[in-house]
Amino acid sequence: MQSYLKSSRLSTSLFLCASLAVAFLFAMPHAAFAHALLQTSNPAANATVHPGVVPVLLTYNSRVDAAHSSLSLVLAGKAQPLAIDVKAPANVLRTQTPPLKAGHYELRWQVVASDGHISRGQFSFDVK
Ligand SMILES: [Cu+2]
Repeated sequence: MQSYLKSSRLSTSLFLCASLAVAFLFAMPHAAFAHALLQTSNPAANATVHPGVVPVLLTYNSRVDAAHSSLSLVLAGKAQPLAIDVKAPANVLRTQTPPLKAGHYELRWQVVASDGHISRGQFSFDVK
């Protein structure tokens, strides 16, 4: 009886383990194809641009919900939100910065993909 209970518990946990492994396998392609991943950006990561208004264009591998996404510009630890142009193509976040002076800036983005999942990232660029 005792050993029967033990082995039944063991097979339950083996079953759970196998289910998790299967769920993980299915999650992999989802993560690769459904979450919005940044493909290219202007300015490019680690680029140097001239002072002034900087056009910002972030291109993703899938549609993003611009109305529920956010962009902010960080200078010396101080973040400033940037208004996103909701009329940009479906896989693009588009905005422009206010006039920028020389400095080291960071652009932080958070996007909602068409499946409702959120992804976020950041990159830096220099103005000089
Ligand atoms: Cu997703």
